[in-house]
Amino acid sequence: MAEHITVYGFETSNNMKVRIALKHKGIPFTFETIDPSDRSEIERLSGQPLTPVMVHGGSVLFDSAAILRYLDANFPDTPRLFAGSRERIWEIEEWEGFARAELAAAMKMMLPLRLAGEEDAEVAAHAQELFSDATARLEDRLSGREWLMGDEITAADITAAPVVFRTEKAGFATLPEGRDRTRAWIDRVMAFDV
Ligand SMILES: N[C@@H](CCC(=O)N[C@@H](CS)C(=O)NCC(=O)O)C(=O)O
Repeated sequence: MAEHITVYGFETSNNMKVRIALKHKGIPFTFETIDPSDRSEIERLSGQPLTPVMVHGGSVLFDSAAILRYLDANFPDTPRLFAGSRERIWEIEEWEGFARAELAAAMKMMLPLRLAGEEDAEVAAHAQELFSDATARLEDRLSGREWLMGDEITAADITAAPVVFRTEKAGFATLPEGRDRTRAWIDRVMAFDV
């Protein structure tokens, strides 16, 4: 697979996720930052407006989860994001689902308000409550483990950590006091995105 990889996107959790996967795998790539208010290039390339979009030779992909699977399937000599028994892969997929639903719920509630330039204390309080509950599950899971699946980083961590990182960074919700394992884990995962 000698063709160069280009990823088009901007500073969001799904874009961070793809960059972390590429860095972890040691695959060279270029990140092209797009202007979020102009999706014309993204639409021309992929026929839809969301990022990340990845171009590899003649292949164009969109959707961060699809991109992670493409990288695992086409760069088999690099560290695996989905590996092991069927049960283990199903469990990784469960964490992906959790990250995209429960963990991302606060961000999904707050983002439309932010884009509209509005504030709503009730929505913000609800978002914080959901984020506190979801991250409690992470804190519990990371007891005695470096990564969500044990000893090595997988697609579970690469999907979940950027969501928590981005939710805090954007000021949508904050990790409650005492989520020390979760904080250390975010640092471990996000260290790939340098
Ligand atoms: N399922 C897609 C979701 C992509 C998505 O929602 N991308 C966001 C950035 S993370 C986007 O482009 N949003 C459009 C917007 O903000 O207008 C993925 O995982 O890549």
